[in-house]
Amino acid sequence: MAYVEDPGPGYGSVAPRAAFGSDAPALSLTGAWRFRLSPSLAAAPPDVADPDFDDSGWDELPVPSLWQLHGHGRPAYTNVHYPFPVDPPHVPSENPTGDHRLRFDLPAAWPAGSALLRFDGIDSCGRIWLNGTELGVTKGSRLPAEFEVGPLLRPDGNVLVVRVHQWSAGSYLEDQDMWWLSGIFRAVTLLARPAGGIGDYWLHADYDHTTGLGTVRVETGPDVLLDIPSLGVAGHPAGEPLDLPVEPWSAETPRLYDGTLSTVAERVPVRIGFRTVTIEDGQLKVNGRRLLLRGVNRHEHDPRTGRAVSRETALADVLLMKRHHVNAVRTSHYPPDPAFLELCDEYGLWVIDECDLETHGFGPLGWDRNPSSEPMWMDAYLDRMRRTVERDKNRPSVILWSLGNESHTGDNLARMADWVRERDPGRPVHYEGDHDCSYVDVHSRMYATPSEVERIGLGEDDDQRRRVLPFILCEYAHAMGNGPGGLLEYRELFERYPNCQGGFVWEWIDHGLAAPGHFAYGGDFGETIHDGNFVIDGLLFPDRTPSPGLTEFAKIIEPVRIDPGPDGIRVANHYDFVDTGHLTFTWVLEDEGIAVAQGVLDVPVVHSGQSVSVPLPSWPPTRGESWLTVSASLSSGTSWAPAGHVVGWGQLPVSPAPARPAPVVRGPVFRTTGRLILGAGEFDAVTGTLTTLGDHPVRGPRLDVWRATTDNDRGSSPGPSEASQWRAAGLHRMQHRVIEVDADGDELLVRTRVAPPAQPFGLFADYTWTAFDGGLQLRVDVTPDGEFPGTLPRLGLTMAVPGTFGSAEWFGGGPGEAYPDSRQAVRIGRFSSSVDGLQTPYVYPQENGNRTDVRWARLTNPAGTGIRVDGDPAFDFTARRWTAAALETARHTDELESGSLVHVTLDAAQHGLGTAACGPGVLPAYRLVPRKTSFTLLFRPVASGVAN
Ligand code: IPT
Repeated sequence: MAYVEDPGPGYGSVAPRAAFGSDAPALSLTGAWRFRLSPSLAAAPPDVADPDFDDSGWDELPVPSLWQLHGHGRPAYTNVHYPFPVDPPHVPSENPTGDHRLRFDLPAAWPAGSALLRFDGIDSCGRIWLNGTELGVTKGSRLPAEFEVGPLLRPDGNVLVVRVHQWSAGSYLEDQDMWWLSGIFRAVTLLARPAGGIGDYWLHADYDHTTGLGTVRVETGPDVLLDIPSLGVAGHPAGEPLDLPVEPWSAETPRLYDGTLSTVAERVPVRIGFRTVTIEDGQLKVNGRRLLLRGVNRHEHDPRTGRAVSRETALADVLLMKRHHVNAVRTSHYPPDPAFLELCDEYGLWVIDECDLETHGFGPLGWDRNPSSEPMWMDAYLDRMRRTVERDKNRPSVILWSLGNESHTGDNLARMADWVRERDPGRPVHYEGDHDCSYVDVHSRMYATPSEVERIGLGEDDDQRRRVLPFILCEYAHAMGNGPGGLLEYRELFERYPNCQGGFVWEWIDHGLAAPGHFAYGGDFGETIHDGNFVIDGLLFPDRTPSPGLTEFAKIIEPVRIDPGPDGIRVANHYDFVDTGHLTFTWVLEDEGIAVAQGVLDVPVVHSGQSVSVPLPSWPPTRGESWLTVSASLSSGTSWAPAGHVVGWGQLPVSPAPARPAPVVRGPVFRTTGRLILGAGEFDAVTGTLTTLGDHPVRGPRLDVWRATTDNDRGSSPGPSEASQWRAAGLHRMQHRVIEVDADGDELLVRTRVAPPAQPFGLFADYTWTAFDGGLQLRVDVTPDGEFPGTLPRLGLTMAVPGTFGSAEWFGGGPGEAYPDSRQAVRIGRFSSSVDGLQTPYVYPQENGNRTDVRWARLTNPAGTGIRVDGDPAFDFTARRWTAAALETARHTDELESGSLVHVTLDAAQHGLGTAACGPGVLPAYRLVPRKTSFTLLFRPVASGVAN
């Protein structure tokens, strides 16, 4: 047991080296292994390493895998807290122990001599035997370990045994915010190592942007030759620097030169990207250019296999990132599978490669006994850093090394930084937890507010050292549930202040686990201690469907921006390197959302950081509200998107809606028993609420201020959450008192006071109904009464229509949802969707699906009849098959049940989203403070076959 609780690194492995393939024989040992889970080491079979041990009764388990996702034990999620007593370096005696056994034969031509057995990742501690001989122990779950096995191999019947412990001293260093999962979760490979082969190499490929010359220099063993056919390099002694005219590598132009390193015994294919990372003038630069990091934090996650992520999944991530204009990744909070970084090289992404280190659980304990400052952990810290750097040193995409995450500060971290700087002067060191930046090269923060970022941008940081460093947000814009709101404000700061070089949204993907009918999160597996749905905070849903948050982020960071300009259309190039020569600009004119003309726009080539104004095209006259949409798209396909992929778009208003004819008053109001009739509407005479519109039974509309609270509404950083304030005020249970129903004239006036129980404050709501040809006009006048505390979730109307009204069409903002501080991605157009399709399936149900700036919307049944609502000029709407209360109560998507009605909200305003789930709340401009508000809507029954 000693090795499990030893705070030091494992033992028995060879020195860490780069991850690379070669023409030397290799045997993948992935596939079906024998597996047995024991509740503790004491309960595990003592003779498991014996090659003759009988494992025929054991289960089979795929390797790589995490055993909790294959019916052995259960997943568990905590964010900060350790799920075991904090008693370092001790771990529970009830330490689930998974024995893995594999019998394998060598391929016929396997050479004698040295061979390495390589494990790319074992969580959390593995003890390994081959043919009865112990090889050693590995810790550092997301780091490779290689063991010399040459002399032990036999042609047939090799028996490899790996005993994996769920908990080890290493678990104290692996308190990342993610599922606790165990097993051999990355590849296992046997590598023949020919005598005179290439044991390790470090290919330095620098680029001098002043001369256009690349310099290649390889640190490796003796007698290694370098070939780069496309540069005419053949048989060059690898150790001798070579200057070559080259195209540099960047995330925008990921130019890789294929080459080989060879000795008489081995050939290693290499992919060379020339780039030089510097910090100059307080800015992080590559090849002489300031970078703007439009990044995301990426955990490795698959809803079925957890952190065992295939190359296909890694590629899916890279393609999704590229297509959404993401240019940078922080590998939170451990080195990813090596395949991911190869893909970053190939497709072009800037990478902060982060060491497998986090001790966050010491935070709630005041950082007492935090491993970062305890000498007994020093070797483990250095070992982890060394294995990170050595493995990934040949990746041009990696531009910064990160020491880890949320491990406070201490000597061990400082020593890691010293080691990195000595070993790799070519890449700056990042670590957010070094608040005074005494051992890092980049000032990094998480979740800083826009005003804090502004202070740093202005050079008003009170720390001298920090003031001269480039500044990044290694985490910001917490993408939990509906959000993040407020991205635009950050973009403006990154563009205004050269030292503010962007950041990384937290985080890329929701870590939901596939369960029947829904995705599971913390607490769904009977954990005694857990952090619920805090693990559901990504821009992608668990199945990698982009969420509205990703669509919004993509729009915010689009590399080409198109806006109305002084003389027409302004096109701005926000790429860091490339010009717009690879793009085609097109325009389309829409008359009330219907395309009436289109063409190609002649835009001169715009260089990085520049903009031009081009004249408007000419177009035919339009009748209704018209918009010109201009898009920049790829002229030809790339490795990551087809031709036509849009990289930027903008809209220009062309002509406003024609003045609406004044409603023809068609009063008076008729009274029949218990009912009032006004034009196309029938009302309850006592409450004054609309009960029928045309032939359709309806309920409401009436004033409503509640929304099913979002994770951000419930977020409490800083201070009490909006949701708790709304609840305390009673906004979820407002009562409607009818003051007066005045049906005497042409109009129907219903005066009410809407207020929560137990409170003195409320809202007067006056509804004034007028009939007009074919419909009804409703003006709502809302006046706060008394001292109204805080904000409102929303302000508008809720009504119910028949459940058969399952189709929506609207002219306004779309196609997706939008909120006041997350609305850049919607454009004005004509859209249609089923009511079901209007819902955004947030893993943890909450307010969603709001369509904004809507001029008119129709809800119709399969026969084409229904209702149409027009705004004056616009409104927000949602339509769903359940109430806001049901949405609020549900904990998983499959708990939402369709009723017999469609519930519709028609709003004058929504409170913003913010990112208070972790970070700043809703910014002042987007807070919905109760004030006197009037809005007008027109309601009409829609007859079948009638356009609009
Ligand atoms: C921050 C962590 O670094 C990250 O791993 C994640 O947990 C995130 O929070 C929230 O989802 S740390 C926090 C104290 C700001």
